[in-house]
Amino acid sequence: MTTRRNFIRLSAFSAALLSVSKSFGKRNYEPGNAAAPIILSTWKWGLEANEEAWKIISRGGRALDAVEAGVRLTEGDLGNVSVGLGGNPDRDGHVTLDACIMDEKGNCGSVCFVEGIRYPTSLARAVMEKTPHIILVGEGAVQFAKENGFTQENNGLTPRANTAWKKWLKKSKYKPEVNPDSHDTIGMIAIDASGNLSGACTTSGLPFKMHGRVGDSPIIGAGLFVDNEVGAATATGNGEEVIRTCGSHTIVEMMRQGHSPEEACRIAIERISKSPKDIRQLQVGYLAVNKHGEFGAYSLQKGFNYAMNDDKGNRLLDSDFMFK
Ligand code: SD4
Repeated sequence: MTTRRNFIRLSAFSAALLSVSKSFGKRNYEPGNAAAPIILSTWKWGLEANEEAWKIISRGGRALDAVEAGVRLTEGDLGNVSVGLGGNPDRDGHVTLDACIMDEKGNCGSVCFVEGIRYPTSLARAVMEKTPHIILVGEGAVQFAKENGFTQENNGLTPRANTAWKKWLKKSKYKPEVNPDSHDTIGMIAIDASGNLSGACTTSGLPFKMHGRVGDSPIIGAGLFVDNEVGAATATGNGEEVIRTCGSHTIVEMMRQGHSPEEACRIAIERISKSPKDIRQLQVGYLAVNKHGEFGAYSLQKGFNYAMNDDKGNRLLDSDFMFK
């Protein structure tokens, strides 16, 4: 049991950590003050998604609405290889989508392994708002989608995805790659003008995965976690390693202990380095923001970047990384 003296000692320790913690994203941080609006999202596709989200947040809208609108832009873009209906298929030629969303009150919703739904994050939001559950998968999620005004599209693979699949079938060898071109999953986290946080994460998953495989992106605490008192984090890359270490939840807990967002992301990446699997050829990128608007990222490998939008504009930033 924590005695009062221990509690005071722990609080002093946390305060000391807080005062020495460094931040990558310095935005005139003043302790105790809620941050001005900010939107962060993974990879270069995040730039245009951020702009869409900024339209909402800059007019005083809710972070939840902003992240949904932002990632919908990416989901609707059939040129993206890792998000939405234009994404790479699984090894059987099916595009199966995973997405989740979480708001400032701890409400969350998720859909996994859904086919033919253009905006899976909106479906995840419907699960959050209209059901007593958090996760719906596969056929059940599609059934719920149809009952709630979503249409299932059956247009097959895009020509690009079809060519990529046919090429893959020649060897049929599943191998997660470091190559940034195969990682486009969008995780978006935001703070609105009221100081409230929300996040969303959406993907078609790793290319040529087994049929039925679900990654980290729709798993609350793995691909995304939001705690309005502390901050938010999201992940991209090899989902198995993120799930194994509860990546986004770990980052938020590290920030709660006083680590800066970048340090928290680095600690979560270091946990992955203890994986029982060979991770030298894998990529994982983490992105985090704390309640005060400090932000940061860290990845296993070189090449992870993220988009940051605040009142000074929208820009693409490079993450620091472990394997130098
Ligand atoms: C997954 N984390 O399904 C996703 C893949 C990803 O960019 O992030 N790709 O494991």
